[in-house]
This record gives sequence, C-alpha cells and structure tokens, in this order.
Amino acid sequence: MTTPQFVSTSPARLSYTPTSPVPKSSGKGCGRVPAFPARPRGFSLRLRDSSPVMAAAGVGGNGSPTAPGDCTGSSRIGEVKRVTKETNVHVKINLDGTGVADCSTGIPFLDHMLDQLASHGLFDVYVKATGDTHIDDHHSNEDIALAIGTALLQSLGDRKGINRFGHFTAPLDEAAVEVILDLSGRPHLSCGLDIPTQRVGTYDTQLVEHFFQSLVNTSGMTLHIRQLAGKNSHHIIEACFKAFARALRQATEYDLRRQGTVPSSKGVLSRS
Ligand SMILES: [Mn+2]
Repeated sequence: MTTPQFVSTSPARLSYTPTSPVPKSSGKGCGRVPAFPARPRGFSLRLRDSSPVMAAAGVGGNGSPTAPGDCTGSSRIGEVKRVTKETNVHVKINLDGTGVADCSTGIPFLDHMLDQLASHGLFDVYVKATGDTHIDDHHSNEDIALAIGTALLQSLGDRKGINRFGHFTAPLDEAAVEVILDLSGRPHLSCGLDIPTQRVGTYDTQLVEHFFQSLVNTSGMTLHIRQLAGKNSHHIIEACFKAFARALRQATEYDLRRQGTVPSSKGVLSRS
C-alpha cells in the first residue's frame, strides 16, 4: 500500500483531472451530469448514457442494450490520475468501448494482462504509469490496480440498470479459471490461484492476487477467483484476466428488464 502525496485514494476525496475533451450532457430529464465533475459527490455517482452512436443503434458498446430511458449523451467513462512519491499513474476506462487497449505500465507482463481486460471485456483501457520499478514492480502494480478500481467506481456511477453479477470460466490450453463477481459496492476478494512459479518473465506472480485485492478495494467489488486447472503460470494468470474481463463485461452490461432501476432490493448499491 502506498500513500499518494497529492491525491487521496478515497473516492470521496479523489480529484479527477480531465485531460481530454469529454462528452458533456446537454439534455434534460435523463439525470445526466458532466462526465468528469470537478469533484465527485462522495460515492453517489451517476449512470452515464451510452455514446450517441450506440444509443442510436439501441445497443451499448458492450453489445448490451442501452438502459431504458437513455438519451444520447456521455459514455460511462472513469479517469483517474494518481501521483505519489513512488508512482505516477493515469488511467482511463470506457465501459462502453470497443476493446481498445493503450497500456504502458513499465511492467511488460501487466501490459499484456491489461490488453486482455480490454480485448475480452470490450472496454477501452488506457493506462500510462511510471514508478519505482528499479526496486520492484510492487508499488506500480498496486497503484495501477487502485487507480483502475477507482476509475471503475467512477464509470459505474449509481449502477442503475446493470446486470450487477458476472460469472465466466475461461480456459487457456491446460489452464481454466473461474471468476464470479458482484458489483455490490462491498470489497471482497477470495483468490484461489495456485501459480507454480515465482515469476512470469520479470513479473512476480505474488502480485496477481495483490492486483485484484487493490482493484477490489477501490472499486467496491465482490470477487471470487477459482483455478479449476492449470500447470503453466502464464496460462493460469492469462486465463484469470480473460475470465475477469468477461465476467466484468457481463456485470456492467445493461439488463433491459431492469428498466434502469438499481439492481438491489435495498434500492442502493454504493460503498457508503
Ligand atoms: Mn502493497
């Protein structure tokens, strides 16, 4: 765990710094707000509409139906800049993307895994990071995951109309990994990976669980990872990221029958 120097990891106090033009809402009656408010209102964030193109087609960027009542407007995008004495991380995630990855983390194997997240989740994932990798990859790996989790939290808004749950099992040759997740607002990780080697390339395989724990902590996600089979460390980890990507895609996609309501008997899904 590293402590940011300038920017808190607490979503309630994080300042998001837009660096590129983003869609602004202009319509009324859709409950929309600008994609990147100067300050988020605690954990009470907003549902963002699909892109105008996708909304016009009646299909979200993930191939899911748009939330009922959606108008054209901004996409479900999260962006986080996180700067500490150890790392400098910039993350942008578009839940309604097309699978475009632009990831340069200073950790080649992690770049490869984030490419899986984009490609199989059909998210657009931008991650640029520099860090104290001359020591080891720990701080960069952790802070990138914290920032991704915060970007997910931001992009999910109030979670209205989404499936909420995701479940996928991905094979990669001899490896098979099952991921079960719930965008519940409650952080929990059960990680049942048994990775046989200490390293894959230069990447310390201990960092896989730490990556998901960090992501879970800031995103407010319940995540269970189970390894069903596998002997090759690279295969096991890649199957895990693929399964995670597909499960997250399921969970973030819209459920038409929800008609834009919060998928909770409590009526609220939040971390507070
Ligand atoms: Mn740590």
